[in-house]
Amino acid sequence: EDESASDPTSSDGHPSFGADGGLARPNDQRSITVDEPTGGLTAGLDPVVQETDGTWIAWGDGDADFAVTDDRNCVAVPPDEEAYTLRRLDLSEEAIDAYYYGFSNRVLWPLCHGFPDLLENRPTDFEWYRTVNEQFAEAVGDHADENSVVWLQDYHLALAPRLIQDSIPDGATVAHFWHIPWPIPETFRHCPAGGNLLEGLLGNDLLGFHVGGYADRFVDCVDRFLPAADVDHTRRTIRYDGRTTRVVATPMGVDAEAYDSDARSTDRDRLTALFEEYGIPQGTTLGLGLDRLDYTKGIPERLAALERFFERNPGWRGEFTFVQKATPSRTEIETYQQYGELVRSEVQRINRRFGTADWRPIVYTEDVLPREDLCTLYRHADAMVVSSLVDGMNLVAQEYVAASVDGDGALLLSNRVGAHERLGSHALTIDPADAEGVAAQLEYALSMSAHERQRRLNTLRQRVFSGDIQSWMTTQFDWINRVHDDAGSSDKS
Ligand code: GDG
Repeated sequence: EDESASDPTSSDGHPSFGADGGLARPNDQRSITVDEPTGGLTAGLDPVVQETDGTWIAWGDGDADFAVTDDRNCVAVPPDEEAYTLRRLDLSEEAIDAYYYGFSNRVLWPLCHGFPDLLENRPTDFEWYRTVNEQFAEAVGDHADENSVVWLQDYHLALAPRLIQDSIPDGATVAHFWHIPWPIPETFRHCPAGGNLLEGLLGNDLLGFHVGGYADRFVDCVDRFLPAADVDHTRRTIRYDGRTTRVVATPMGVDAEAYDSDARSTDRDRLTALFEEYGIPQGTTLGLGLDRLDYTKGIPERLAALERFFERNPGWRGEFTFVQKATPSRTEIETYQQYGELVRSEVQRINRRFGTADWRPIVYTEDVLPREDLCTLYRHADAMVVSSLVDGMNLVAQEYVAASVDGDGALLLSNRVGAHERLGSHALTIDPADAEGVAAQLEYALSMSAHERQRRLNTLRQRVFSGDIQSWMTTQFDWINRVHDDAGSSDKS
């Protein structure tokens, strides 16, 4: 999915294929190259799938230019020494509009983030969601049997687990990780076909969330909306229709070593060049925000806090510049277009209010940053602000910590993100809706002693390194083995 993997070269977060170089296929004169993903889930999964000799099933964008090895749209990865098979589901534009931009992102995304007012339930979107989930289940059925482990990612596949179990005699072991929050029952009750989604997800043997609160809310929703389910709140297990689903909280981390070493290898000259490019006076103090342009990320709230900060602190005018990098996403959806317009106009307004001939308080960019620039900004930002109104985990906060190799940064972290459970006690906690409070924390961040910065970062770094993407993967697979063994000894005996 586009936002959970940080590969700027691929639009959907999966290994991307270019049309030049690479391995020529006999039945297709085009050739392929594989771009290695730069981070996130894709980078974490790739080596795991390579070891398992498995099949990775993902949808393409319908007109992706890649060569296929057979009539199932399969390609070998890596092309020259096949370690696993990547199977692409080729969805029509209509399917993508209804499944991805429709039910997934006009219904499930706002609902799971607690914005039921933004829910748009268009007539055929759910049917397409079901159809695409069926396509995934069918594709899984081509490659899996009762001894297989199937691991599903995210909210686009809520119906697939049960469909997969139904399509494989004796069932496979099915695990699922849900990357976004789960809403409270009062919100979930607005979900069209909510019962079907719960039944679909209870096809899983294992269902993972980032934090315990989301897992508990899922169990609460099942308890309330599926009376036939047998729910154990303490163990977070649910018995439904002959199957037991174990619900767990397994917070996701980042590839901390990679951010650390990439940040160490950044060049100070690159920072100077970036300042020049962005028109930032050399030597000024740097603040940073980096998000997808999404209404969950609290960007206007952050701008309001910055405005308050400059009001309260005329001395920082000309001395502190905030770089806000925002990646446009889901721009087919009007709410996202309006959100983008709001953010851009607020930036302009604040810049007009405080800016001078040679300084703008906020440097706003929608460019995709190469990894090197990302790590340069992370390393040298004096304060990073993560002000999401709600966020499943938030990887950016953890990447910033991992890349702060000089021990001189400060993290302002919203108390409404999954990452706050791991980092909250040593970050500077903010309530994103309280502009005055965020401005005060920013003042504190910028005036903090070198000793306190170092001390806070040391603890943050320990947490980010000990809960990195590798340890998340290990925990996932430990749980999968456990439910696999349990299923073998009970359900499937
Ligand atoms: C969803 C959940 C959960 C961004 N701009 C550039 C770039 N990025 C990368 C970041 C980071 C990723 O995108 C964004 O990840 P987040 O976790 O912050 O947010 P979502 O996109 O909303 O992700 C979230 C996540 O899934 C995982 O479960 O944490 O709660 O909403 O990796 O670095 N990377 C590069 N250039 C950019 O310009 N190279």
